Amino acid sequence: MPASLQEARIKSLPSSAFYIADFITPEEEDVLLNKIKTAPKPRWKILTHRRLQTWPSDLTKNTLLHSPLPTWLVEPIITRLLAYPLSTDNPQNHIFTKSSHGAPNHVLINEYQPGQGIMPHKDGAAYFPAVCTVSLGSTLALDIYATNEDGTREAEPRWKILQEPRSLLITTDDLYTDYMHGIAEISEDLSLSRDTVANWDLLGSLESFTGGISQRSLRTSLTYRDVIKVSKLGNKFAMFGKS
Ligand SMILES: O=C(O)CCC(=O)C(=O)O
Repeated sequence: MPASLQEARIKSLPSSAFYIADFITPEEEDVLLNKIKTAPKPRWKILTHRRLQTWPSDLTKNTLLHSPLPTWLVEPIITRLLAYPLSTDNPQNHIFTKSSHGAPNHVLINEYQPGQGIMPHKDGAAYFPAVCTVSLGSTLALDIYATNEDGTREAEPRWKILQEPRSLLITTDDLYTDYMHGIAEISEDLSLSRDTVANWDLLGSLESFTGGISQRSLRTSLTYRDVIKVSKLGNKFAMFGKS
């Protein structure tokens, strides 16, 4: 494990992205996959191109109704995340030090079959601008797109970040605010090399990708963020626009 996030920085990307292979163990991955699989069925939202669980709940008008995350989403991921110093100069500062709640309070769980993906998008202003994604089950590539002056995106991605099972990817700063990310709807990621994959030197299983191809299987991601506006139960009516 790196001594600080600086050792995990993806240097070829605009500031800032960090990649840590083997952030969780295979045993921890199994426990998480089992919790996700055994969650009550109504937890799943079925979308055309993936399915999704939202913990603790969906946002309403960019606001989260206060509720703690279940322990299995806190341990080990959040605890480990907050233990990583941003740099060794200030060992007490972690990636959520400057966020409203000092820790993520919201998790999206996305599940992608081979051939499924997510349209390029930005994550928007509801969240503190840091996203921590833990991948389970399969490798796939996240595409990063630059935007034009008018806010539209460039046709082709500028960079690819390969996300291996059990890895952690953090995107923050300009990469969060100024660039879009998406996952192509393909069954295999092609043309993988040091020239095309931004985090090539940080990969845990580099030998698996030297042929340039990675077949996808079922991939689940846990996306941790801090929602800025949180409403306590007493303010529930205000949140829904009533007095
Ligand atoms: O599954 C992923 O890695 C990406 C998810 C994503 O882009 C999002 O939740 O906004």
